[in-house]
Amino acid sequence: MSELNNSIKHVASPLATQTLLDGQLVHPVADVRPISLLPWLQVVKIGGRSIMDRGPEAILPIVDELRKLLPEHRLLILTGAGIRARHLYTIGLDLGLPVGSLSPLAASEAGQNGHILAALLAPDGVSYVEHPTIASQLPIHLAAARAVVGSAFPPYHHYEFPSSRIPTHRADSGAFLLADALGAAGLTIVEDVDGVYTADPKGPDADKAHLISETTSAELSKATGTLPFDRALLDIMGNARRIDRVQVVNGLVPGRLTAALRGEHVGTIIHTGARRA
Ligand code: GWN
Ligand code: ATP
Repeated sequence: MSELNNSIKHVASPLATQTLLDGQLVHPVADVRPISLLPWLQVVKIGGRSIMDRGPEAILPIVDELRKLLPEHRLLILTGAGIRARHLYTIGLDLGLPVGSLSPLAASEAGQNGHILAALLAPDGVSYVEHPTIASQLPIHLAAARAVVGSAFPPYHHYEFPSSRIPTHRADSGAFLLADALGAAGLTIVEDVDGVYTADPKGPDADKAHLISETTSAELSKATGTLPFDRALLDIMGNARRIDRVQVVNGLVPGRLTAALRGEHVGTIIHTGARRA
């Protein structure tokens, strides 16, 4: 009887007894390419500061473009946090709030931008979906509608890394992490510039800045200058599993997003560390 109990309790697993830090033991078990959960999904990150904060002048043409894309693509549209989050960082930092307190506050601004965008796309059947819905009920929502809108900010909350006073994983990182985890068909990052430049095209060295048409996350990591997205994204792209390229496009130029989703090269293409299937 006791022997029977023992055999029932014993669950054979190659990872049961070893440390998970031993690469030689873990590698054969863990080095399996993850399946694509939503291989037909296109993820589009809309800039908070670069698009949403500009109001109707920038938002309405993008809404129009997204609406026209619905018959062609199934979309997860994710919004960034923009200027309200930056104001919030200033106040929070003055008060000495830890980064893990600032992170959810900034995230809520990304959510607000998502609610605004979703309201404008509501007549086309598009709604804002909450983080828990994105995590576990996206397929059913995308079976009912061609697109949904969500917050691009990852819900790291108090788990944000304490190494920086400003959350290191913001909307661009969140959008990529999600696209990679879902095994989406692609990620397009919509900004107010034509792509990634050698220097900020609106900064003091604008006259020397030139557009980088195609690059890799490893190449961009070598430069220390500013970028139009979170620096943490470079590391994340370097370790990507499924999304092998990202395109950064100018959302202020009508047609660029549409062209990018059709596979055309209209901005900066950044190759990640992921292997193509
Ligand atoms: O509130 O706009 O989701 O989708 O990171 O957490 O700070 O929350 O702390 O489902 O869970 O403000 O309330 O807010 O933006 O994140 O949401 O309206 O627990 O739908 O309640 O992971 O939207 O919100 O800010 O995304 O990015 O209720 Mo908001 Mo955000 Mo709504 Mo969400 Mo956070 Mo939830 Mo959440 Mo919180
Ligand atoms: P969020 O969604 O987090 O609110 P965003 O993505 O809309 O933000 P920013 O974070 O402001 O917008 O990034 C876009 C800006 O980055 C551009 O307007 C540009 O001036 C600036 N920028 C800085 N460095 C570069 C660079 N190397 N190449 C291109 N743009 C750059």
